[in-house]
Amino acid sequence: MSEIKTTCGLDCPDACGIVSSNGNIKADTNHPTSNGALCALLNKYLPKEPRITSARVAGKEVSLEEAMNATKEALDTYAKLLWRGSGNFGVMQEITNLLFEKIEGTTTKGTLCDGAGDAGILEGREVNRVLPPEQIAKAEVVVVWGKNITVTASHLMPYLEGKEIIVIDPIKTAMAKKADIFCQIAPRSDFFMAIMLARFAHMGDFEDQEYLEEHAPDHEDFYAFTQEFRVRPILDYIGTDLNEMGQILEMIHGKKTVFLVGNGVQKYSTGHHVLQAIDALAVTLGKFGKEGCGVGFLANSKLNFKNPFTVKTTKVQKVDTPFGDFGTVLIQGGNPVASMPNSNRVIEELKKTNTIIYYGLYENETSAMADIVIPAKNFFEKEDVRLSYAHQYVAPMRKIEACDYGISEYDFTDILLQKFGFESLQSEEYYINLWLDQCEKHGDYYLSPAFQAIPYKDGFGNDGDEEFVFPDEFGDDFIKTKQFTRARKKSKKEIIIEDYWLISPKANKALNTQFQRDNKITLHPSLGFENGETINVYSEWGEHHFEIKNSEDMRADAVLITANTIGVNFLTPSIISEEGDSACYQEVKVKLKRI
Ligand SMILES: Nc1nc2c(c(=O)[nH]1)N[C@H]1C(S)=C(S)[C@@H](COP(=O)(O)OP(=O)(O)OC[C@H]3O[C@@H](n4cnc5c(=O)[nH]c(N)nc54)[C@H](O)[C@@H]3O)O[C@H]1N2
Ligand SMILES: Nc1nc2c(c(=O)[nH]1)N[C@H]1C(S)=C(S)[C@@H](COP(=O)(O)OP(=O)(O)OC[C@H]3O[C@@H](n4cnc5c(=O)[nH]c(N)nc54)[C@H](O)[C@@H]3O)O[C@H]1N2
Ligand code: SF4
Ligand SMILES: [Mo]
Repeated sequence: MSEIKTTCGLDCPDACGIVSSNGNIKADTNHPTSNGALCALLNKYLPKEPRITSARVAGKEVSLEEAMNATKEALDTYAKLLWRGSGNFGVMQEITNLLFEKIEGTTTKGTLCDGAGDAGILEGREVNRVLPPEQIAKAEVVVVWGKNITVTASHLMPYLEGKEIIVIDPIKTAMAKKADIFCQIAPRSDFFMAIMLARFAHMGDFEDQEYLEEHAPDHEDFYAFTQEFRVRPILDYIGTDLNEMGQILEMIHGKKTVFLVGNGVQKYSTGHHVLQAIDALAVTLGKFGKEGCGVGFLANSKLNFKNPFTVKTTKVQKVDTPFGDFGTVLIQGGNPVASMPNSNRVIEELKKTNTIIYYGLYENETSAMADIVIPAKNFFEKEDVRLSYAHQYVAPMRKIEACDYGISEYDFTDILLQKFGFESLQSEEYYINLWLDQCEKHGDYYLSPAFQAIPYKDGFGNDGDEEFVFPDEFGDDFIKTKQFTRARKKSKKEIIIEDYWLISPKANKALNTQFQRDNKITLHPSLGFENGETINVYSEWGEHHFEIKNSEDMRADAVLITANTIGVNFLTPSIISEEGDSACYQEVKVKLKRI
């Protein structure tokens, strides 16, 4: 019986190891982080998902060869854009950059995901390193801050067992229900939460003076900065009080603590401020650079790698991509019509193009608009290398299944380069090895070249000899201009309630828009809607219908529509974060209308 080890390629921090034997897959029990189990996305939903099994041009099924010829023709135009999603996290996805460099096309900059938070981390620490799971294991207290661990990083769960848990989230998540302290924070108030905790840490002598003198000598200035904020109105705004702040600080004091921070805190224009402030809090408490301590966010998985697919092309923003400026748009590994913010804008822009090429696995909102459809291979059907944004292990993704209708990104790029008359690529193996050879071998796996067992042990900055940079300014137009308004009940028949925060986290049966989709809006029963009722939800960006699900886990000032829900992004703005070129999915309030 021949066994092949491979790795899950879905855009998920766990990057689980997989063993394939005789057509069956199971978890790689030796893999350092997958703890012997694969999730339902891989075991249940992925195998059920119908694939695109033939190429199409103008709605007609054609051979792959014909579709590739049509692709060549469409790309042989003045303005062409490559828009890549994160449907497959393998490094080989980026090989199409080499084609766009040669044909003088445009690519994108920025991200739909974690750019704002990343920018905040860079401001304070200069580099965004992985917090190794081994340090999480050694912690005594875990602060889960805007991260829905049971859904989006389930393999961290065993690391949390037996620890004191603090959850800071507007939703009473599964983790919140088990937590020792759950702070059901107002959405978009995390910056204030971190600043207030840092201020009370100073006042209550919870600071780590020795650590601060060595790694963050500007801490007195930071304390002065925290004093610029008025305590009472801010605690009210957050939805907490002095007592809860004290409990949190006392639980952390003198104990090894990790902060696991998720995307939830930074889906806002000011997202960078939040991560820098949480880092500043952790620094104040001396919870950096020590065993069992640290702040883990979505780290830079490519840190210290030389990336052979980095190219110099013209770039446009990914968040509000001006598709309409291009004759041909190639969409690879993504479903922008549903996943990008402001769907109305995306659809309008895409309609202005001449040719949309969709290169992916599944039919979705984007394939429905495409003129040319190219079936991809999935990560079981081609060779690749998988990095993780939450652990240091690098592992090959091996071909364990054949697919006679799809095409790999390597072949796609190579064939088109040849059709354009350019030199062929190097061999596929050459590129795979370029990545793996940069890593130290670690049993069956590899270690990222950026790996540090205890990150920032000697200090911050690229070389680990810099001081931490504290936040020293904060401005926020959104909060100033849009006042928080309470639910307004008109009559039983016509309830118009205004201005609810729209929370759109990930769902457990979907990976972004892949797999199971949804049509629900979850809200607090006090808003007066019936389960199963369909309502119109609208914002200044657009509207859509959703079906009501009541839940006591909600705050009364926020509604929840998961990121896999059909139509959610008709409601979201295509504004770009102040720092980090990132989407701001939650910089929006919605209104609800009974229909
Ligand atoms: N099953 C599954 N797993 C996934 C994905 C998936 O689609 N499905 N997607 C993957 C991807 S692409 C990513 S980027 C990661 C993201 O995974 P996470 O980092 O967990 O991000 P989200 O699920 O968006 O939101 C996390 C939490 O933030 C909370 N939150 C929302 N707004 C706020 C706020 O203002 N303040 C605070 N404190 N909390 C807030 C939400 O209630 C939620 O509990 O997950 C990955 N894993
Ligand atoms: N409202 C709201 N919207 C969000 C978010 C949110 O929190 N709220 N989260 C955002 C985040 S964090 C992210 S990362 C984005 C993700 O958004 P996208 O990057 O657009 O990802 P998906 O919507 O999952 O679409 C992935 C597509 O990739 C294709 N695919 C999968 N594997 C391969 C492959 O090997 N090759 C090729 N060529 N194609 C493949 C599949 O056909 C699938 O349809 O969504 C964002 N959208
Ligand atoms: S989706 Fe995530 S948790 Fe599930 S198998 Fe893949 S890497 Fe592991
Ligand atoms: Mo993401």
